[in-house]
Amino acid sequence: TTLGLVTTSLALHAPSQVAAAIKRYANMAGYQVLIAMIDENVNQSLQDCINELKSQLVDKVIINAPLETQDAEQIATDNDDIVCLFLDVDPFCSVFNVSFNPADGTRASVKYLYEQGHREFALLAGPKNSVSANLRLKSWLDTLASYRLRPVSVIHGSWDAQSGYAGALQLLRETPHFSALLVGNDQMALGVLSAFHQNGVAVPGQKSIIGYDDTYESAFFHPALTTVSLDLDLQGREAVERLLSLGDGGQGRSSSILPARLVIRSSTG
Ligand code: IPT
Repeated sequence: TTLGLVTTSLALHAPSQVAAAIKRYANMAGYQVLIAMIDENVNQSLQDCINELKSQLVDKVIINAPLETQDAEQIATDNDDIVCLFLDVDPFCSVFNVSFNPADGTRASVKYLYEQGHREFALLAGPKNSVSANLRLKSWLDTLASYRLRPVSVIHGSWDAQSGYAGALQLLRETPHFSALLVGNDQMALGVLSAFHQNGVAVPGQKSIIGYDDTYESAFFHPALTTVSLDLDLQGREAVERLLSLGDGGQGRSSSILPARLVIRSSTG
């Protein structure tokens, strides 16, 4: 009657929204959720977190932390006494997962901006150690290449607003000649909006911005953010349902890939 959740920092909007959904749907099904948050500052490992949950007799664990395919497979093998379901892995890898299509929303973003007449793109991707950040970046680059375009610059942030703010200042300083900026998530886009505003850069007049996630706050940024919408609530629900419908021996595992779609608001033109 208890599910486990090992999660990356809940200070980030997307994982915290997913955790809330997991708890809600589990509770509705009569299950409790024990949460173990990976604290990188104290050098606590994913396995430490799983062990913490195992010691509470949890035998089904949702893992929302960025993992390369090899690492996810290793975790699954090392913990075959329980069921592990992964939320932040390459959707096409072999481990049991519920994740988002990493390409449909990114492709739609580039296509939309291209059709609006944009040719000079800057990319502010998520951290290099995140699979999802890399998949989104790759899809932006591939789509731009299909239009025979290369970005004016590619930089990386660390998902939070502060890094988006710093990244935007760096772009304005080093390669200011872009008209469109694709950002790896909405929190970084929030920082970008703040930096542009402080420097008198009009959005979308001078620069169009597209984020990624569409967390609850994104429609309330100024201007309201055009972004790739992930149904994080649905991801939480699917994860819970897929775990709870497994047989006693954990048989019946099937992964699913959820769509991501572009939501056009006011930060693009
Ligand atoms: C991913 C979010 O898109 C990003 O904003 C950040 O919060 C990250 O998680 C944290 O790891 S969503 C993930 C399920 C791919």
